Amino acid sequence: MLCLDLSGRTYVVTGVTNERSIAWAIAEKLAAGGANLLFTYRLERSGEALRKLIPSLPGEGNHRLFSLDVERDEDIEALATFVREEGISLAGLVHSVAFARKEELDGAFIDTSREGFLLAHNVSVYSLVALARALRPAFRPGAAVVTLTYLGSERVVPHYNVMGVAKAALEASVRYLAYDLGGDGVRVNAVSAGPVRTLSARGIAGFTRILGIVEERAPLRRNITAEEVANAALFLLSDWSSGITGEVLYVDAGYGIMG
Ligand code: N5H
Repeated sequence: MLCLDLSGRTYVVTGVTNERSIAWAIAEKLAAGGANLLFTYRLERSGEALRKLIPSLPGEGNHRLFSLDVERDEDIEALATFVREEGISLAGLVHSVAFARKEELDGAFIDTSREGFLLAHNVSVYSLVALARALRPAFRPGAAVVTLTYLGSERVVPHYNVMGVAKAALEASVRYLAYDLGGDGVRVNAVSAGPVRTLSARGIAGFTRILGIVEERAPLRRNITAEEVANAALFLLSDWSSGITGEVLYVDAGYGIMG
């Protein structure tokens, strides 16, 4: 029987804010495969949520928490030091963080401020580069990095605005990082997820409308679930995808192929 055994492997998982987070769905799958998880969180509220959620995972005692703000180099360095001092060899990284100010998403792209542009790119894109570099010495050969992206990187999706530009930079970063880390035997890929109702999507103008459009137009005539995104992420984080790097894998019910 085919199986996916991740026992003894450790993955860093960023971006869990609550049980609806895509990163949490990925964490559940990794833990089900037997992996040990090192969760990073920024807001104390997310740390609290994680403390409540972790006991529901298999291998409860093997998972740890680390407070990390991706905007702070010292936090990223502290994570790398912690991993080194604990002698952890990493099987991978789940990068699931992004941020754009409400003003940038509510208005028109042309009105993006310099500050808002830089903030979105700093949190949503540079964080991947900085984490990959800091954790590089800890990655074992065969390790895998997965980030989350969205179709707004290549098409104009009203209101996605500066996030679309940041996701385009994120996808390009995936390719350049795949090249840089390929020599270490480390792979870097992205999952392009269809819309999923998470905390990050809450209160966003037009989100519910977009869910309806996907349901109507996508080949599968429905939206996707966080679990489906997690299944694809698990594939990319495991040896099942050992020949794949620098790719964007779409988990969007086929929406992206439609004209
Ligand atoms: C076309 C759309 C809908 C319009 C645009 C949505 C953009 C969403 C992404 C960013 C990351 C959301 C964001 O930064 C919201 C913040 O301004 C306010 N929210 C927060 O601070 C909450 C509390 C925390 C948890 O959020 C973050 N990010 O820290 C895109 C949708 C169809 C698909 C989608 C929602 C894509 C995506 O990139 O998430």
